Amino acid sequence: MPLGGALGRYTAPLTIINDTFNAGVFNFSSPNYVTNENAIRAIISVIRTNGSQGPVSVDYFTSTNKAEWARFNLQNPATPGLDFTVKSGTLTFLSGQTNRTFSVPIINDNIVEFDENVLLVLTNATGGAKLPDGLPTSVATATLTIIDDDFLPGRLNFAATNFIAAEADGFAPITVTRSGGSVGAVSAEFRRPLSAWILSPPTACSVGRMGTSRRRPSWFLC
Ligand SMILES: [Ca+2]
Ligand SMILES: [Ca+2]
Ligand SMILES: [Ca+2]
Repeated sequence: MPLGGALGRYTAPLTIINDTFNAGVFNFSSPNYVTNENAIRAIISVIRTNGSQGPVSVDYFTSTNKAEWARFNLQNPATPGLDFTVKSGTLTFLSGQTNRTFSVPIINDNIVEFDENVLLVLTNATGGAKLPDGLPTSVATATLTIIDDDFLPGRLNFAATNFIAAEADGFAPITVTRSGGSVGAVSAEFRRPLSAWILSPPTACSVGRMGTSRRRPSWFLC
């Protein structure tokens, strides 16, 4: 009984959501995935939260739609068919299953470039499951970043514009430098110009190849 007052609304419903009986909500396990360009394929994980009751499914695809790329602010988009293979499909989850994966094939090119991004999309949930925006037909997105592995091999230059040697030395050491990058082995041919051959007789190493490798910083092959 109320004491010194009066009851107005004296009942209120209490709703307890039992997620045991919810079909769940799909999303990517991460907003961004990262793969190396030489990884062959990237594995993408899709999770089901807020319930796992009943068999459900969700569609996934790699977007090739430029308007979609712009809408989701995709930076430096990877080119379908050149940087990755277009992929789409349906992931089916059994009752109680909360995690499934799909793969995106990565194409390894030889182009030195910035890291590139793929837009990943989930939509069309079935079996009572939903996407994070609340509808089965809502979309969830994530990006896959492809890390370029084609670093600049560098440039070979003579270390000086002029080399001076004394006649008595017998030979003249010529230094070649490598700049702008140092990944992998590189080489270049070297030769004395024809005029130099006429002015002074060729030595034992006037024509050949020069280069660098990880084991030998610089080498000459005559
Ligand atoms: Ca590429
Ligand atoms: Ca590459
Ligand atoms: Ca590349």
